[in-house]
Amino acid sequence: MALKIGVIGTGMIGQDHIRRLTQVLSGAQITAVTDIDAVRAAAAAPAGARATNTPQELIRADDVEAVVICSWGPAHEEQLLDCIAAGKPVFCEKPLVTSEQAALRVIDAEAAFGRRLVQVGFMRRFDADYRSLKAVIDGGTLGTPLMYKSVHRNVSVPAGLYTSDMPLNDTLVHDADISRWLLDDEISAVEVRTPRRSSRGQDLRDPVMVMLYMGSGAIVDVEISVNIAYGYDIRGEVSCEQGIAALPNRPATVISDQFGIRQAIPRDWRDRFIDAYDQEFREWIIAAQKGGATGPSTWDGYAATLVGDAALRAVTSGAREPIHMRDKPDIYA
Ligand code: NAD
Ligand code: ISE
Repeated sequence: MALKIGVIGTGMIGQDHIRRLTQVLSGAQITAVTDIDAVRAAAAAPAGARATNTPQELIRADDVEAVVICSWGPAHEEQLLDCIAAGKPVFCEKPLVTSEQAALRVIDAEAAFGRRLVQVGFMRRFDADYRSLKAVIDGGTLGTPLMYKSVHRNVSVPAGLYTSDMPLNDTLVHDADISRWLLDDEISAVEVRTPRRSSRGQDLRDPVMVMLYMGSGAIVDVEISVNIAYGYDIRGEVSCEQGIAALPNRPATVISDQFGIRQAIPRDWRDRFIDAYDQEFREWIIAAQKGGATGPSTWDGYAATLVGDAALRAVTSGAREPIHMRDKPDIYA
């Protein structure tokens, strides 16, 4: 039986996930959608799905067995808590929430429920290149990882909607999560440096350089540029005691023409991570059909939220800002 899914938020990524759930993957059926923009929701509803007036109506509907949240970050907490109260598996796009207190409320609710219901949209963990990189690190042939470099460049971000805090509390969450996952370690402190601003950046704090200090002593340096014009460029390289391992450039197609020999660069995340999003939903559908979740958890969303909060403190203080995590509830063991 196909998993009956309701989608909250039918903007850019909501529409892309509706496409993959209806046209690419099997085992799923979208029965309801909703958005604060009712016209957008109605336009995005696939055949056989209705638009509900509110997220609460969608979450409680009998023909919705699992929920996909693609609304804006500040709306996630309430929608997650409603899903947990209804006992329904929920895939939530990143960021999990936008403050530590909100993350703790979601953790408490899920822990009280007694098992995982929430999966967070850290799709890099499902990307074949990142999985190969992790397999090399875990294989141990290169020795202990000492440093990791993460480059996260966006062509542009929506003017007016994307604020100066968001490189640090929205975009950085991907780099924070993948660093924790690749190095199998927690982030203990964060430092931020701000070079001169890009004149393309609509007066945003852009770019930013972030240092993540891992519990083991390894250091991660992250470049975030959100208006870099030339492409969506995601890079990663780990330096270990006996060698380095890096993500390949994507896509690997080589073009030769009158401008020379070059590789095409993706325009945005939809293009670069298309297979990763497919795989994250493949694995989510299987877990949700069993009433649960897999992969990145509320705990991982909480860890990334703490990094965003610390980065915002660090950009103001100029200091290395420590991170203190609460004890991990058993359901995330
Ligand atoms: P968007 O602005 O294109 O779409 C968001 C939609 O949510 C809009 O249609 C908006 O009207 C709706 N919405 C906002 N608040 C709502 C609420 N309370 N109830 C119902 N609908 C509401 O934004 P987007 O780019 O699609 O991003 C959506 C989410 O996905 C964000 O959290 C973003 O960080 C995340 N995202 C993740 C990735 C990724 O690579 N994993 C990529 C892009 C966006
Ligand atoms: C966006 O919300 C995403 O999640 C993308 O993956 C990321 O690269 C981009 O910077 C964010 O704005």
